[in-house]
Amino acid sequence: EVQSLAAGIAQCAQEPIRIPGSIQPHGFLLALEEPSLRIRHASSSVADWLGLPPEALLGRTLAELLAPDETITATLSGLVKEDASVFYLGELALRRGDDAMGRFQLVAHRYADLLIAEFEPAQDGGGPAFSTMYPLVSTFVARLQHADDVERLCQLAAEEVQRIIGFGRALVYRFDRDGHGQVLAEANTDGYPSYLGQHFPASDIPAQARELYLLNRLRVIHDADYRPSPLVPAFDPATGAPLDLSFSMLRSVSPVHLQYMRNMGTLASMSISLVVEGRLWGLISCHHATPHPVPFHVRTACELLGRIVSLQIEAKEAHAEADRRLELRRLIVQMLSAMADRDSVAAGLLAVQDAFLAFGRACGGAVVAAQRCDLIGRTPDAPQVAELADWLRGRDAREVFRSDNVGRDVPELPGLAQRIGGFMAVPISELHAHYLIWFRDEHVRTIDWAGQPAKDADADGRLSPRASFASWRETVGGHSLPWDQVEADSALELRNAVLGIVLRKAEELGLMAE
Ligand code: BLA
Repeated sequence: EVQSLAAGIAQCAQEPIRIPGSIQPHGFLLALEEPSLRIRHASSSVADWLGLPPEALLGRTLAELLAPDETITATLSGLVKEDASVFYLGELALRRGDDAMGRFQLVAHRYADLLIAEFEPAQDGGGPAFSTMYPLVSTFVARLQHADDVERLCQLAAEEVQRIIGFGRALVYRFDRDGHGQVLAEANTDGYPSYLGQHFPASDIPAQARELYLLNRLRVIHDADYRPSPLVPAFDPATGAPLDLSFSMLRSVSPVHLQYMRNMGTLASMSISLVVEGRLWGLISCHHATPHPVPFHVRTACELLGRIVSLQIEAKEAHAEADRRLELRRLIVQMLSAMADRDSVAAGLLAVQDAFLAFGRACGGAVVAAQRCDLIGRTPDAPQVAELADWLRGRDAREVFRSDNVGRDVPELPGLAQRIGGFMAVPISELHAHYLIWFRDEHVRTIDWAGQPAKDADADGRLSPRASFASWRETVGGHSLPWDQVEADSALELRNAVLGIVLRKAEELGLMAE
């Protein structure tokens, strides 16, 4: 079963979402050659909006088609000279001959040697007016500065985005180290069930989608019940390549994901990437029960908002990390001065046990030297610690060893897992098996999943999206709280300082004389 699940997940990650061969039909798309502005691909939906079959457009220029409207071709020709990659060209009234074709918003971007022009019907009264966007965003930025922590920041973001786009629900979703997501903040209107605090498994958003969402930071699905509008031709006759829609607004999305949305009871969605230090940190995800357009200026405001929130999260996290480093350095100084005043490393650390434990946020610790093993706080018993030191001897003597699951990482010593959840050890001698070790208790976590995380794979190993979002509680044991990089770095710092002290004491004793 595990194997077919893995196969199913691999298959999800294979779906070519950048080249789906079709678009969402609430607008139309033309892929143009430069500089001629000849049409290379057109979406079938031009028939709905311009009353022409897509084949009739191919090889012709926009000017021929849409004459006598000069503005659009003038604007697009202007673009050919620029080297920007995305252009908003505003609202245009399209005409064909004497016939008015309606007003459209035109967005164009350049990708893989083509100018991809996307037309969406202009909406009246869809969301707040353009003129209110700037004050909305600037008020939001001012409020953000007062947020004390990341949770508060995310709450403000959820509320603001919900207010701007008028969807039923906006939530902020954060990925953990394993790619699973948790809902950190939420703004709901009546009738939308809450997902606050719930976890969603990593496989709900496959790897290639996450990769794309790093590049292209905003997506709208207008109506999950849509019928995809195929591109004509599907493959470029010259190169045989499919048209790459990575940056297209109208890109047709994965049918598996559309089914997921219907299962969730949402027909419209918009999601904004939160990118922190170049990683996809999370998403602001908005849902509405019925189809719901999002006008271009609202999308742009939300994208900007997403970038601002991302930067603020980055700043808050960097700040918290710097605070923690400083705190650990203070504890190192305290331990070192205790050691310097005493005969041995162990005697020094035993004199400042609280500092030693606080350094590792630990329930217990051990100072392992040749002849003795001193224990502090709650630890495995002395023979177990000695066995652990033996086990550590087989590893690289210059590295910090961290485990947040001893049952998994040290299967040779099964007794350990009955006493502790995890440990961090740092060698303090180049020659001998001397270690400082911190222990952490097992930390049993309860995880509220939205629906069962293990998915059913059908006979072909194909995964289907979850059908149930009913909350389900899982209890995960065997782990301690994880050891982070700041802790590992600081442990190395402590070790280097301890080596220095040991050396100096040896000199003082005259052991280094000859
Ligand atoms: C995409 N899945 C997504 C997206 C989200 C989720 C947010 C991005 C789509 C977008 O930006 O609009 C999942 N949506 C969620 C989650 C919440 C939510 C977790 O609202 C929580 C509240 N999905 C599956 C399975 C497969 C799968 C089994 O569950 C594969 C077989 C695929 N999901 C899948 C694919 C995409 C996706 C392929 C990419 C859609 C695209 O951009 O084309």
